[in-house]
Amino acid sequence: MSGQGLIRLHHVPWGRSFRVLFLLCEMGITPDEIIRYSIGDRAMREPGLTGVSPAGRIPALEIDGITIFESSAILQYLCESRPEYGFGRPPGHAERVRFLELMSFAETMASLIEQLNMNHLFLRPPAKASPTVVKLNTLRLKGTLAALEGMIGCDYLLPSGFSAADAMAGFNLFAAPYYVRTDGFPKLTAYWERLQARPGFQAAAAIEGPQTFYAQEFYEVPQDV
Ligand SMILES: N[C@@H](CCC(=O)N[C@@H](CS)C(=O)NCC(=O)O)C(=O)O
Repeated sequence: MSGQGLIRLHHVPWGRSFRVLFLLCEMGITPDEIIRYSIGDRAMREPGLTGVSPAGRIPALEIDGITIFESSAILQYLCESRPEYGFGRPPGHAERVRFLELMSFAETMASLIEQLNMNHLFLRPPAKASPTVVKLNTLRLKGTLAALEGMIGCDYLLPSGFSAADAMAGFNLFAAPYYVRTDGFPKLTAYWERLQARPGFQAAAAIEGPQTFYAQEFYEVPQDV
């Protein structure tokens, strides 16, 4: 396998970069260095990050003498450069198309979570969250969870077993229950428990420590819409 040189992850704890940490841990790889940021940090707009991720977003990964940004691209690179773990589904594989769909669909979900984070957590007076937008995005997020629920036929998202698509989903399933009650999604709930029980998830979660991003257990949709 490849994997020469220093591995440095640009990271926000329990942000999308958790996906990278999770897959690396599944491969038994611990980054040599994790540079931690907080959302809103000036450091996210400075060259230490923008030099490796031009829009100043995490994750970015320095590995094998190259740098990569975008979580899905990073995960696909890790799968391709380290095929011995079997976490990708290469061209010609029977699950290839569903794998590609799931890798992108995770970002459809995450963009809704990001909008809800913005409205519930980050807007400060005089800026005001829009109850209508919160309601719509919550419903849309619920719709994506229902879609995922319908796709789970086996232990993981793909019938042949754990893949990078599950690492993509891991961040979403950590964050989505702060906005959508998941008791109506029994398969998803059991799947999330299976993901959390994996040694790679537990190793990544131990590196993360307790989440401090969400101050409440659940964020209700405002009732005045
Ligand atoms: N599609 C990108 C999204 C990256 C992204 O937006 N990350 C968020 C954290 S989860 C971020 O860096 N936000 C900082 C900002 O918006 O300033 C990916 O999957 O890597």
